[in-house]
Amino acid sequence: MVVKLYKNDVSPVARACMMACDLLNVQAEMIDVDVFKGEHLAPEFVKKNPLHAVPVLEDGDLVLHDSHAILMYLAEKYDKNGSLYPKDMKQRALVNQKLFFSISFVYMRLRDITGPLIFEGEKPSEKRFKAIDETYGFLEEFLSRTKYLAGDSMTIADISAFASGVALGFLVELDGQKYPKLHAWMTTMKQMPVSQKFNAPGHSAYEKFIKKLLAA
Ligand SMILES: N[C@@H](CCC(=O)N[C@@H](CS)C(=O)NCC(=O)O)C(=O)O
Repeated sequence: MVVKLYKNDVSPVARACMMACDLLNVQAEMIDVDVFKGEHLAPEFVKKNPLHAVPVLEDGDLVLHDSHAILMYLAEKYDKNGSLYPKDMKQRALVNQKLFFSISFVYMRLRDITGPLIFEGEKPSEKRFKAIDETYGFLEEFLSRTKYLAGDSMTIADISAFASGVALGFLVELDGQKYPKLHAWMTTMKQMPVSQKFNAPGHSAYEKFIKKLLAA
């Protein structure tokens, strides 16, 4: 059965789900929700996600919001050999840990700046940029221990942290001298065909949009 993914290409968390659909060969109908026209606030969308945010996944009678929950569900259902979401309980716990890090640090550092900027026209304070640098430090530490965030192969935690983490780069440029492991990981992730296809175009549009607001 074809699942439905409600998304917008500028959304990093939606792009993480788009990449996962491709990597897991999920037959997905991609449905654009134009957040700039307020389609995410329409009653029929708010019924699907009371938090009025993309992405949302529909699989039959299941309606799921939050990209991390979606990634876990898709991988649980479609990652038959456990390559993106290990079957081993301990390895999986490490993936979950980094997924929670991705939402609470990587995505939040972005949202802390872009939310007030987009919705209230509020310019970020210096401490918001410092918090991004601190998060780069945490990522560098993790990637000094293993090649990918939760081990030596790529998992859904990398996909999640990459889609939001690469966007942090247009707020605080990633210094490859200071963060060599993170820089190498980011380069590997960027070069994957799935990133070129499903992340790069939306990322560029998002970068232009945010930079224009910062410069205004
Ligand atoms: N934790 C959520 C965050 C979702 C989210 O904040 N999506 C943004 C786009 S990046 C959105 O649709 N915002 C519209 C709004 O909050 O009204 C996830 O991972 O899916």
